Amino acid sequence: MNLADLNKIARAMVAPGKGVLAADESGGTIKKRFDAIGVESTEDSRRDYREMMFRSQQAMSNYISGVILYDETIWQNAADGTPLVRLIEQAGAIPGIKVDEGTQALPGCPGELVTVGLDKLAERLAKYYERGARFAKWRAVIDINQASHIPSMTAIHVNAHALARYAALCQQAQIVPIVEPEVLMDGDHDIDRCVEVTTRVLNKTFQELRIQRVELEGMILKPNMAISGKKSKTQASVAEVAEKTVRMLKACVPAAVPGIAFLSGGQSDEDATAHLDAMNRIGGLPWPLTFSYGRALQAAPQKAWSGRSENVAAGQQAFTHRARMNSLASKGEWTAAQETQKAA
Ligand code: 5MM
Repeated sequence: MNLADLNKIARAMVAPGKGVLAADESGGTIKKRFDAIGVESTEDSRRDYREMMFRSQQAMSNYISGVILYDETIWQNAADGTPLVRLIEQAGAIPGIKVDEGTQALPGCPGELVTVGLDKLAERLAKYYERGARFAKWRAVIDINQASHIPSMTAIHVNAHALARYAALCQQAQIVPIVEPEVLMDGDHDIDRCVEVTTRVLNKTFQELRIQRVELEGMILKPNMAISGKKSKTQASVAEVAEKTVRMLKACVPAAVPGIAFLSGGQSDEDATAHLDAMNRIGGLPWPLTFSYGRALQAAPQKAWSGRSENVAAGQQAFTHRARMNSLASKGEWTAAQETQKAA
């Protein structure tokens, strides 16, 4: 492993004003997104949609540092025959790849999941590297359900162990691992319960990363923010989310980590931007804080595009706008008023 090179890629992924586009929806998830806009999910429609984003020159060159791809996408070519990975590289961004293979029920822990995909991962990583991937992503999913006493320590432990196994294999393959332990915001818990669970998850994850000799300088952390559950009666303010998230991360994430790129987790587009902005306004942090959003970057362009070739420009404009808003937020320079200004 060449740690200096891994660190260089990791720092480029969180370069000032830039963040990562999570376009790694699996077949089932992209179908759900397309169903919502009345588009049939086919190999071609998925390609057309993603090609539209990757050809958004403004967004890709100025605000997007890297793109997380799904296995199908990394092998796909644009309509003119150019590999989609080349489009990303030509725009100056870094191609990445989701390498987990989804979740399975965790035996002995009703209602809990473990992320799978370690089998033959070393071989798959070698092929992805050859194709151009320089970073990867693995997402662990931790639910909070107060009535069922979820999450269990077992779920936290096995998921952290798998994340660390994955990260070690990535570094060995000269690929930067994005380590994504996601605590879901689906429940009725308040923000303090989210902080409590996320703290346990992050502490366990870093413990496993150390045990498995993962070099922290050669990875990126992709966490959830400290946030109220969607069904909670009390919704924390933007200032509270920012303050509690920063405090939690400072307590759990070593300064050696080159950067933190948040998931959006089902927040509205503008909430995800406002929260990131408020955190960056606090300042004085040991790592850059940026975005690695899926839904909060793509909901608007998906709607604007709606599967019609005549809407490609509108889709690109919507994507560029969200990417620019989040770029501003990653520098603590976003204001709500900018939401209504045209993309520069
Ligand atoms: C883009 O969605 C990713 C893939 O999800 P599935 O494997 O469930 O299809 C997802 O991992 C995503 O990268 C992260 O959750 C961040 O996306 P959000 O929408 O939470 O910002």
